[in-house]
Amino acid sequence: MNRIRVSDVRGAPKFTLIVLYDKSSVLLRRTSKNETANFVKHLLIILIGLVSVSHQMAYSQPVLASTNLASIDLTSDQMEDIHYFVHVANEVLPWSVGTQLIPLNGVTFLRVGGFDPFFEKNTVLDSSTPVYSNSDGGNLVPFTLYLARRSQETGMWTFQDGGLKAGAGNRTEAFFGIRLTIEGAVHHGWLRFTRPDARPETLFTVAGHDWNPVPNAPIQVGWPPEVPVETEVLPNGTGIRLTWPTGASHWVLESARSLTPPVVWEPYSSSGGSYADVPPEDATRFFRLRRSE
Ligand SMILES: [Ca+2]
Repeated sequence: MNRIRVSDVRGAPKFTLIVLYDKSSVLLRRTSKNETANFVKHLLIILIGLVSVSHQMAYSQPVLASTNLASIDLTSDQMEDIHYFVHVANEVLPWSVGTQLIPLNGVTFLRVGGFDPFFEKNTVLDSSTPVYSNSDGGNLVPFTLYLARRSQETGMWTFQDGGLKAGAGNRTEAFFGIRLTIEGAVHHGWLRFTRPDARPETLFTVAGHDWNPVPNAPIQVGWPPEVPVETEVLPNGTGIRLTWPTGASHWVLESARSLTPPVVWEPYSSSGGSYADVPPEDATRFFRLRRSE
């Protein structure tokens, strides 16, 4: 047995096909010109077919089994706050593949209205924002759902939208609002998910989240929280005191001498957990609070 090695046909992605043939039968150099041309033409058609199939397969495999796609730890305390789960029902065709968001300890999903958990960017979340509720009273958010069928003849998968009423639909970006209870205090926050296209089988991935460390304070969907910093003049010309909420006591106060790029932010020594005294010689500095990860 010998081998013919072919690569890089008609600009297709590089691949190698190995054809096995018997020395006693068709060898290219022993065949007539027409026969050779036909053989090569046939070979090219097979090759192009293979490339086409391999591209389809690369993009169109359904999720094979139920699993947790991501665990979100909003509070950076190594305790998971939300699970992004995919549930696969694959006993019969079509398979049903659905993603959902599962709130864990202290997290409650919010809603825009009715059964709609999808918020628009810039929406303000506060204590008046209603809680999301399943028809059975639960707080588990259905996200996407698709059906997957496999052709008996070609082995190819095809997909269609699963008809989830309050699902992501044609979105490629999705925001969810949450209420988070930490040590008895209620905070507002949001999650952002994105996906590269809106095909029903294309899953979202976690693209960001934030929450307000100030209890009961609002947050705008898609934006960091506004943390108020108060200033107080210290006696005898010793400077000013910057004070921020105790909920943000683990945030880091940073300072820069100029806001002209490139801006160099450096940690500024805090006098306590949530305040810092700034002496007159630092009066021209710029300050910011940054969440410590
Ligand atoms: Ca956590």
